[in-house]
Amino acid sequence: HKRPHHSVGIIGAPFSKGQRKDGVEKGPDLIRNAGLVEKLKAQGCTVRDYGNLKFEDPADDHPVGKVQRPRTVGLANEQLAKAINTIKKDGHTSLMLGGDHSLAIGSIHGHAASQKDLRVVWVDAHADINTPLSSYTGNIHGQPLSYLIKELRPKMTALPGFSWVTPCLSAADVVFIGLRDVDPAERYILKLVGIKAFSMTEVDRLGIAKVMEETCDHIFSRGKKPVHLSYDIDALDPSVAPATGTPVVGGLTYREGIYITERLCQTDLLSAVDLVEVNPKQGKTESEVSSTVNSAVDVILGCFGRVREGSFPAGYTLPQP
Ligand code: EXY
Ligand code: MN
Ligand code: MN
Ligand code: MN
Repeated sequence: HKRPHHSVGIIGAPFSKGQRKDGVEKGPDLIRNAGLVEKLKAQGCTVRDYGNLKFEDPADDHPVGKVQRPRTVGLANEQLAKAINTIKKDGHTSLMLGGDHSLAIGSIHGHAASQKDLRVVWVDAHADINTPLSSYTGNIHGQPLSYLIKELRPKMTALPGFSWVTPCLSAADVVFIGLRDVDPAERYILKLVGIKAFSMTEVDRLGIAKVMEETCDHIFSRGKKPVHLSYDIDALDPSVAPATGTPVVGGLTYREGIYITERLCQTDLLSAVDLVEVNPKQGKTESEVSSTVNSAVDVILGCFGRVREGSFPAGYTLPQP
């Protein structure tokens, strides 16, 4: 098919307070320093880099129940939502570089503010759908979807820092790919509200091509709508993405991980992308860090038109002898 032109608006979110491990705030600059902008331009994208957000530390951000740093996470996501909304209004596909996955709250909320009726493809080892009450870790990066899904409203409690959040997704708008570490409460929630999920078992059974056909069938069954891809690097197997806070064995291969992006790019409906949870301090060696960052860059390039069969720019001709 004819390849459309991609206009990418990048926002860096160097934020780590949705979990407890240092280093994930270094993600945005690491990914940029691997040549992201140059590589996007080389494959024909227009790129505007909106820089990194600067986050504040609200005073006395004591836990609410088990939930850690609710005011800090709430405020950071409010800032991010505004930035994403601006990028969408400027006419770009947004690319949010995290940071931890709590940032999906702001990214999806900001996206929904400008494009109503979104579909979300959540690529992750984890379901990230604990409620503040069901979470046993208290880490908000394990909870973002619970704030966004309308059907879960009756299970939610008010949290300081989150009064600006209104659920903007229906359960039927979301598809998971790559699950292999799901808490009992999360499994219960997936069944309760009925969310389509392709765990690693389905990837094994169907193969990634069928998983993506069924994913597209599901998200477009009620019309062609803009797609938000929230890609947690820990969806990939630790052999290709070891430098992350919560690695889980038995993940997506590099090829499966890239295929997801190629197939979603082909829909021409990718409207926002998150790439989160790259944590250089979790890499045991330099090479673990660079392989993780390189995988992240390739995931992003696949979202914006890179194809493994190769391509040439419009008007290309062979040198004449
Ligand atoms: N389910 C666990 C929790 O709620 O804390 C682990 C969540 C890990 C979240 C990672 C980033 O995707
Ligand atoms: Mn996640
Ligand atoms: Mn994860
Ligand atoms: Mn495309």
